[in-house]
Amino acid sequence: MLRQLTVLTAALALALPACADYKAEYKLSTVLGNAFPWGQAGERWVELVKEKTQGRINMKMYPGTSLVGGDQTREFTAIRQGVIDLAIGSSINWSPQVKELNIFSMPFLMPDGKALDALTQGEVGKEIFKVIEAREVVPLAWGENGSRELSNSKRPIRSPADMKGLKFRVVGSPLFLDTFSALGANPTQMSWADAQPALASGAVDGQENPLSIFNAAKLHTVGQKHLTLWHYVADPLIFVVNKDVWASWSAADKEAVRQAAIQAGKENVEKARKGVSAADPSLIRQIEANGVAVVVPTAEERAAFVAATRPVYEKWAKTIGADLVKKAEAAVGK
Ligand code: X2X
Repeated sequence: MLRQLTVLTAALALALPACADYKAEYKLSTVLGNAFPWGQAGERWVELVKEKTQGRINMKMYPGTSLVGGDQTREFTAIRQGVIDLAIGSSINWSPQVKELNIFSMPFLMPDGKALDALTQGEVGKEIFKVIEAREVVPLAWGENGSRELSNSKRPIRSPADMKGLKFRVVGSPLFLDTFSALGANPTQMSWADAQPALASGAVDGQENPLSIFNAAKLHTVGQKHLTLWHYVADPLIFVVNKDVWASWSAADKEAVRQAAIQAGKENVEKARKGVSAADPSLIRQIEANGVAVVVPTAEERAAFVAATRPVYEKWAKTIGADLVKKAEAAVGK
């Protein structure tokens, strides 16, 4: 009898999956699909996790923030609630819930990719991860959406005066409303899903997004004929997991998911920066070939944008926390 029981137990152990409490599918939320570096990063994470966990963790990507009906500013809350198991999200979209994330949207704080790295890979990055952890979401790695440039259908923009009265679609953080109002423009908040039809119909004149998005979304076909490379903010992407989902995994699988995120994030940063530098301007050239006039502001012209948005910077430094802002400024200055 005892022997039979032992045999039965052994047979049962073999029949059960490695971890009985693992879900058959884990939902990964992203805003953009695989035509964009962001969605490609999602697919890469899915693939690497599958490989590194020998198929124990099976993720499925839901682009278009479809798990929250396309409302990207509700994504962070949905991760906390477990409606979303994992996400690769922009600092901008989560900043309504995590005010410290507005640091990346501070106008003209980070002039280039090196400055963004100085934040994400330094003290500021560590502190941001702590803040996210305190909100009961597990952060694993950094990626990048990119340096956000300004486009519109009406005229070349070289100064705040050129922006006067133009209607711009901005993402859902109030900081963007303040920045564009300070520049004399007329900002209006909407999701990415709503932005494209609004540009096509002329309900808005312009928008701001990384060039990889401008190009892959073919914004030149919806009247966006003028582009200003002002590098005013850059949004990192953050790879995260819901805390209960995280707790349900073995130590080895947690490490596999983390390593997969780090690798996918690293590849994503490289992709996000491709073709938009002085050394490799291929993406800028391609956009120009599509009939878009590109303005590169001079140092003097850029200074006028900085001056106009300075009061916004000062105001939001208080909301974000003077300490974190100081740390960010020190990191960028290095
Ligand atoms: O909505 C945008 O502009 C996008 C796609 O860049 C973000 O999700 C922040």
